[in-house]
Amino acid sequence: MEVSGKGKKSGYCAIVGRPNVGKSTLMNHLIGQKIAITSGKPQTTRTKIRTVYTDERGQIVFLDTPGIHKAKNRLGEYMDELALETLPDSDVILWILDAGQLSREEDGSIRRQLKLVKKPVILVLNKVDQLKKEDLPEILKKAESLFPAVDIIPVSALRSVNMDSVLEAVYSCLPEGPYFYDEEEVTDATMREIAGEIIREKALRSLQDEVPHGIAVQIQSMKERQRKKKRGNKAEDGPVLVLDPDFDSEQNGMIWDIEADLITEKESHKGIIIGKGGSMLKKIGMEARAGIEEMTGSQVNLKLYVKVRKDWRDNPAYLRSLGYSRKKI
Ligand SMILES: Nc1nc2c(ncn2[C@@H]2O[C@H](COP(=O)(O)OP(=O)(O)OP(=O)(O)O)[C@@H](O)[C@H]2O)c(=O)[nH]1
Ligand SMILES: [Mg+2]
Repeated sequence: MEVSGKGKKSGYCAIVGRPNVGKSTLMNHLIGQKIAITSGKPQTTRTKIRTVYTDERGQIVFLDTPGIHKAKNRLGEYMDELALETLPDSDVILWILDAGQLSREEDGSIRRQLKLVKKPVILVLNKVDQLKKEDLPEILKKAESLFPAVDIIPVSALRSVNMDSVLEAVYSCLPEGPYFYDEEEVTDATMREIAGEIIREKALRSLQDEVPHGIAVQIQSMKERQRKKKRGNKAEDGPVLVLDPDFDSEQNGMIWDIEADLITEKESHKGIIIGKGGSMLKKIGMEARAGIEEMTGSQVNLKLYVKVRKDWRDNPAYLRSLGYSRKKI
């Protein structure tokens, strides 16, 4: 691990903005790896997600945060608090805006918060792929009047357009200093946490209306074991045959057995999540399994159970047990 960081820059960079503007997509594309889940539904990110980017210039610790919104329940309040508390600890702040939806009124509360913390702010105007080219100068002018930022960068996070300009701008605001994390490190999130998030992402993307907002995932168990291989032919030098005909030699020969609860806040949502003949739960399970297999490089056995925790988003004990609280149980 680099400890001196001599001649290198390092620091913390918070990524904030309204829900659904593309914060998590941007962070994933900046670091070149999918860590944070994303979806077209607002309030996808519920916790602070820390990732680390290291190159020849230095090290940036990114903090992806929940979208700042008018909270309607305790979960929402917790999410807003988390997003705002990252600001004072950051060396530089990326304020992400949907370039096609700039609004002085809607963005007013974030603007006030950013003014209070007095940190350098870079405005990132995302989703420019959805704009007409000729509209960009007007939008840049509007953004300029929104906030005295050190830089304004139009990007398309989804298409990885202008990611280098964002990294360059972030580095220009960081001090020289020692690295905070090992150079190979990408995130401090555990596999268990990421697996739970992958399941939630697949549920969010498959379900409609108000059902996805009331979903939480709790991993009950996650254990790794060696996959059994059949011993070779009786002849000592025979090939080793694999017990399972579907064995994928690309995988690492390990199996993760995972049991997880999909938690919903209403009895009436349970049937929707399970679907006709179990079809919805099967779809979510298959997609989540593929996602977790990609992350772990191992085969995954995933068992999902649907449980009702009535109005959990307003229940402090449930929130604590799901990790949406500072107080550990
Ligand atoms: N067209 C387009 N869509 C984008 C772009 N960046 C993100 N999106 C889409 O916008 C939606 C929201 O993206 P997220 O990254 O989940 O947004 P977020 O700001 O993290 O949202 P919350 O976590 O809910 O606050 C997803 O459907 C993304 O695919 C972009 O550059 N162009
Ligand atoms: Mg997000």
